[in-house]
Amino acid sequence: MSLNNIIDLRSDTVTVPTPAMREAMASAEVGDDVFGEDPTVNRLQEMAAERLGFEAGLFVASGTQGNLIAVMTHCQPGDEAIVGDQTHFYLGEQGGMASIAGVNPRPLPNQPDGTMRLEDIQAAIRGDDAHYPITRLIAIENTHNKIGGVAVTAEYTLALAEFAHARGLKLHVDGARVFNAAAALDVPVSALTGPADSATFCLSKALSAPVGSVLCGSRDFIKAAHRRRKVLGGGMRQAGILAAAGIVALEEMPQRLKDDHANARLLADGIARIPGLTPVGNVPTNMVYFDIDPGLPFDGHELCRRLERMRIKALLTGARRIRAVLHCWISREDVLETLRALDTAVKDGDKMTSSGAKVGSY
Ligand code: TLP
Repeated sequence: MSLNNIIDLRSDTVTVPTPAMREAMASAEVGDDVFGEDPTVNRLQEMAAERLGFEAGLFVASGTQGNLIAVMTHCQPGDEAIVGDQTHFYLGEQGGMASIAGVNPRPLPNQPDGTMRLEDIQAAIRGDDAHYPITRLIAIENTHNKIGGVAVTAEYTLALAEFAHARGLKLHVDGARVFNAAAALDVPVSALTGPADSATFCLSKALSAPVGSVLCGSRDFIKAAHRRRKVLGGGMRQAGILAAAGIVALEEMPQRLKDDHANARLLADGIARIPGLTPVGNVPTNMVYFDIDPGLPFDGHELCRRLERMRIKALLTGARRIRAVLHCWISREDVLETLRALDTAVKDGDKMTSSGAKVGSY
């Protein structure tokens, strides 16, 4: 079931609201959310907090806004946050942690399973010295986007939370796709978020709602976060129109994420059979990254262009690396069509040339 007759695999952010979401939006009961008086927003926040294992939630405009509010609430300017060097927080949010929150990011190597090693974190924690910023926060990402959508385990999350708390530090989980992680690991979402001090997840990605994320934490944390949201322009008034779709997303979408994961594996297995294309990693959730062998006479930009002519969109993430994300608007038949298109594109590859186009990191 493609969107506008296009198989759009660039991201799960392209998902549009389902008919049930549109109906809920049209009839949503609303109020002024800056006064805390939007019943639909309040209901979404309660539901989200309960699912993630926290006391309270805050509806925010985006994953980026939720992460920024979290860092601003946990930290003061001049503090330091330990982050994975492959995280969206560090690489993909315009450096807002530094430029807006005034917090120094301390990047540590992300391991192939999406974690940071506890010994690396221990070594990075600042001592009591006037030259240094104060280490205040550790942040992880689950699923880990750039590492192939890998799901970080409940055991690691719990161990990291205990490690952080024993050292007086806070833990934040950027759970933009944490419902995918829970589906892949067969654990409740709360096992991946509850041990932390705060967590965000996105309604507007794999869960297919049109807009929004929810930041969750303790009641006091969310009260302080509510102030930060306002200064960032995130007081959205009758936001229940949007939250209504979020409620449907929470109620109806998590249970179908395994279908996207199965489609992702189908796509990766098919790509592995096309000479010259190599899937990256073992594709545990809804993301398929794949590389174009250096021996082929075209680059990723050219391959994406060729696919687009066949009404298929994928995302270039490196000169010879492409990302395809599975979601509820991509059927098994769409995956098979994509594989046929890739096969054709590669076979016709000698007619393509390298574009030399500049590629961003996301
Ligand atoms: N990711 C988007 C793009 O920005 C790359 C995508 O298509 O994957 N955390 C993670 C792990 C994310 O992947 C993203 C968005 C965000 C946070 C930011 O969310 P938004 O776009 O809602 O600000």
